[in-house]
Amino acid sequence: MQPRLKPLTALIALYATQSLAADDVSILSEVLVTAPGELPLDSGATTLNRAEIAPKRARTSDTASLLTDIPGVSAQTGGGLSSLPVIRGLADDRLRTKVDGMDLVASCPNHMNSPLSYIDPTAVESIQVYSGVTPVSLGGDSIGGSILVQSAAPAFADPGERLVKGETGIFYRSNGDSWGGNLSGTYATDSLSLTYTGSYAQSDNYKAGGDFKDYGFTGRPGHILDLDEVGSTAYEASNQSVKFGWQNDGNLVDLTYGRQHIPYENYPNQRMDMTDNLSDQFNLAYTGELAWGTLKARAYYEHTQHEMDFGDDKRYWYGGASGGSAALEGNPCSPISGGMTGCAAGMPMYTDGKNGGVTLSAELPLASGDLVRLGGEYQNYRLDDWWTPSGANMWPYTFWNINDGQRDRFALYGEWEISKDRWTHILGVRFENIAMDAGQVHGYNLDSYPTTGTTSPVSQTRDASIFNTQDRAKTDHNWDLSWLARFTPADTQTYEIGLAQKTRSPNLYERYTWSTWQMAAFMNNFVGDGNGYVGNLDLKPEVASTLSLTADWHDAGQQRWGVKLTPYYTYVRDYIDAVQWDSATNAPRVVPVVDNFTVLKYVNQSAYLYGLDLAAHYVVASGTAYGDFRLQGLASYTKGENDDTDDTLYNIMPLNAKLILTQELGPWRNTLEGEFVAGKEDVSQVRNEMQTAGYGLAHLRSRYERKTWSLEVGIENLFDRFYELPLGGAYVGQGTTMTIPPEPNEPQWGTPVPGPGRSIYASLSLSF
Ligand SMILES: [Cu+2]
Repeated sequence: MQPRLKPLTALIALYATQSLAADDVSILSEVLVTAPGELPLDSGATTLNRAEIAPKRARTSDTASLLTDIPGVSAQTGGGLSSLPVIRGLADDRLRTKVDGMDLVASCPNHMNSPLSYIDPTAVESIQVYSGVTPVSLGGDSIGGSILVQSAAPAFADPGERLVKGETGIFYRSNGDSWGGNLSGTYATDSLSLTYTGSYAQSDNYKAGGDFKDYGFTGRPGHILDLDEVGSTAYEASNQSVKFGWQNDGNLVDLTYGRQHIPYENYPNQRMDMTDNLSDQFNLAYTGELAWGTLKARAYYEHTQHEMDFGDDKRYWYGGASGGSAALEGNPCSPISGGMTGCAAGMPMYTDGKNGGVTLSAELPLASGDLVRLGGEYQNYRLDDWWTPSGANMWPYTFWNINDGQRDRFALYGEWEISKDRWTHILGVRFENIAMDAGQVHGYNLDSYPTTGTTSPVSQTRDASIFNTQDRAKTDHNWDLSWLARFTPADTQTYEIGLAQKTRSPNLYERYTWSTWQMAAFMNNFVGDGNGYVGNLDLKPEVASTLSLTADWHDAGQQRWGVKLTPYYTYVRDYIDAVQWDSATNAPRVVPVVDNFTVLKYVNQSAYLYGLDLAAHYVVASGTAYGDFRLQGLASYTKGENDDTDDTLYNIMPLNAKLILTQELGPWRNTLEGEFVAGKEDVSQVRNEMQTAGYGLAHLRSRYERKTWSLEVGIENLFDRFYELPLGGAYVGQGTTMTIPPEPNEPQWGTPVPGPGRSIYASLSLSF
């Protein structure tokens, strides 16, 4: 989607410690000239540069999965292109995710089009992850970490020269028969630059390392899946962008237009699939090095048109005329008609999101050597979510899930960076005004917006009436405070302390979805647990207080060895959790549903999370006949509890570790990776979260890198081990997924989504 620099950049960084040929050096200086202005405060972040990302592009088309080698970061399963990042137990909207400075929003009741799904891994130039306390200039409307993804800045030629360059790559992955490629090209003078970037990826369903179900039917006559085939994991996507850049005398302007099209992306843990997603993005940015400091300005607009229905592996025909919910296969029926005995053709769902924003920030160096950062941000977001009638209970009118949803953010922040002796402090305060509203709604049963009435199918009139007669305009005034201090008593050790208060307002789906009807609620779910969720107009913003400490010990050159230990604790007031909800009484369920799917309503409770991240590296041997050997280890432990109910929070990654042995020999880089995950025993009872067993995986990777080309080959899950994804949620990837059908029909509660079995992959990348 975005332009990129030569992979030679990657090569240079990869072998930075080795001597460089003279012509390499000139290209290195070109890269430095065109690099974007340094992001502030990146010392507190884990940064993945192009060299670190390049090898991973061979094995994934999901940008969020690039982050999972960072301690404390894991991925909640979504579609093949859009897992949701989880940092220290906080996921999705609880994190601030910016792609090229844009605050993208998932415009989907399942958060299928997550912010990171809008950029292909081949277009990513760098990713910065702030796992702990985030400076206020990089946070806002979030209570966890921040993820900043950048595509390549525009490249320019040396004075009087012309620059023509490009890159292309292809990949293949055996599990899922997945393939794709990317292409980019730049033409530039010393002041103008034009870059095209494109990528394409597609995959069939992947297979687990063994059978995980005893049925193959999908609800579609004649369409049977293998017992080890994970239904609804196929996808196809294309990303394209054109970036125009202009630079002159310390001023840089760039304008990018990007278009993403996903014809289909299926979800093994959602009852629906993405059947089309079209996103247009306009991003205009200015960076100026002025006499008094640095000024940055940005304006962006993003429009998402999102469609859902049942993908190939899920039943399409519903209603009595198709055989009813007991039938293992829904037979095509006609005419499309309402009622229990009627006939329904799928369940179309549409979402339209319009997201515009303006950001302005200034960095002012002070005479004392300190730095002051001031900024303002405005975001205007509009969302419509409607489901057109398809028959049976979904008849005869359009169901409005969210009608004219509005969420506008206005933020101001100030930050002061103080460096004195061996201490660096960053103090910040941020204010956000978040104004939200939504229009009146109705269910499938009416074509007007009810304000009275109780008798109607599946409570649609009652629920809509209650919603329509309440005040829906909400304004939150949110204050964030953060203090980060770094103490470097010697060149072999650094200590950091971070203390923060951070606030997140509910998203539109949490506040404004209204129907307690099981079927409708099933369609509103961000977490992949198979349950249904109902919004709550009374929700307050979540406020988190976090203390994070880091000790970093290493050799003086920071090359041979290092150990980094980060314990943390977060208390969240008004944490948005959920309680089981009884649609019949429109009240919390008196007798909880156990070991089955259920409907829940979002409520404010309180929660605390704590844990420990560990990262270590050690050069085992260098300069041997077999090259250099380096050992890297990561481990994370997280615990999350609801302080009101003593229940475990949902989707907390169990204790996990990675051990990575790398050999570097000339152009070769070979890696043996062990991944170890403990069993998930503590689970969320209110959501009937499933336990998963512990497992260990081995991955083998090899990279051969030359100046103008590179080859990456590897085997994921070398021993074809079967395992369940701890953050994979409930398997509802095939069958009569719109409801909980009577047995022996499927899907039933109790099957976690398994991880992929063995996959052999290869990618080839060329630059010119
Ligand atoms: Cu969706």
